[in-house]
Amino acid sequence: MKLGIVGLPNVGKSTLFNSLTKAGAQAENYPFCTIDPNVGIVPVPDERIRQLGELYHTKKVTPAVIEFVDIAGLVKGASKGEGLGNQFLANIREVDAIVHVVRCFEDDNVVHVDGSVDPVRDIETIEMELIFADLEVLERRISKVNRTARMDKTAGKELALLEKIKAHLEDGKLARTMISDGLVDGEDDRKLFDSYNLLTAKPVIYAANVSEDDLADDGASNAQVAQVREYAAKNGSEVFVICAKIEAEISELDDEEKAMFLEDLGLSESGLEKLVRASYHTLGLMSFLTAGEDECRAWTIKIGTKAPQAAGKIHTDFERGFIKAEVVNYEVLLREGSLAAAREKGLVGIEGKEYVVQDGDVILFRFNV
Ligand SMILES: Nc1nc2c(ncn2[C@@H]2O[C@H](COP(=O)(O)OP(=O)(O)O)[C@@H](O)[C@H]2O)c(=O)[nH]1
Ligand SMILES: [Mg+2]
Repeated sequence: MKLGIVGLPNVGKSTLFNSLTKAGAQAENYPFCTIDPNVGIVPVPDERIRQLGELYHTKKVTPAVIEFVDIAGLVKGASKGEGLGNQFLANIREVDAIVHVVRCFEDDNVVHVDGSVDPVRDIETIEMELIFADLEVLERRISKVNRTARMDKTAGKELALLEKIKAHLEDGKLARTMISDGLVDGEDDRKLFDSYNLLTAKPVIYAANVSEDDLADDGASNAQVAQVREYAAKNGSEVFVICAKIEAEISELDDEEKAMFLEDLGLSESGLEKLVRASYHTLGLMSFLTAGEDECRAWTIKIGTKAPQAAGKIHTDFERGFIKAEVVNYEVLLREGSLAAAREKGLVGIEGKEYVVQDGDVILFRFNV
């Protein structure tokens, strides 16, 4: 899973990015790789595999990971070449979801590019740039399809779809809302729609960056956070409240200090944990687990994935040669103390090709290649 962090300059993107990548690196002792100064791999905090690791005296505990990209250069006019211009586009095209950081904190020492704190205006500024970028993609495709449309019926059908999306964007609406509004009908159109890889078709999670004082009540007393929530709800998006400055402080702490610090602030989880939850929910993801003496590991899959395809996440041979899956919920496994004990009590399911994997399943795949 790859998430791109966007937002106007000086809203706290890099502060958030740095704290996420650093906190992750410390918390899980994961070989933190900096692919690029703006790309970081962050392990997903997962208490379940830690506990399974203890049960099995496992050599290696491997969490699921999220890749974050700190995308700079999005300013008013970026799609027309302002700031870093279109450089940011290539970075956003590849992400699964966008984390849009908006400034909801007051601080006279931090300059706002538009002079005042106004998160909904800021969101609209950024989204307008993304819409412009998408319109360019559509124009290019339209002129290409136009050349064949007269002769070719499928091209004619595509042209109609392209014009429909274009009109939607020109109305100032995000491509994503065409899906939620049921404006893309049929599998063929949906396939085409997805193939354009439009920026405004990507799911968005808004990160309301608040001051320290607004953290404990999750931004409930901050009117600007309320505006962001209202805006997000209209587009079916999620909002999570963070204080990037506090996240940066948290990222310096070890686990024990971190727990104490969060408690002092009246918080039950860190920004990273909130973000992970929002991302999994927004993208319709969940995880299943594998456990053994060599490795305990979390694997990320789409909700609704069947056993053979889940096996394919581990290795394509597992999917091809899938015979059956032995499945036990991780809590049951921890309670019973071993797979053998759980089996004896009949608590381990023998599942076939049609089994839909559940969150928290510990699975042993049987396959034949
Ligand atoms: N008061 C306050 N300042 C912040 C917060 N987050 C970031 N800043 C400050 O805002 C400035 C810009 O932050 P940065 O992360 O570089 O913004 P970016 O341009 O979006 O990457 C820096 O001086 C940060 O210390 C916050 O939550 N509260
Ligand atoms: Mg930055």
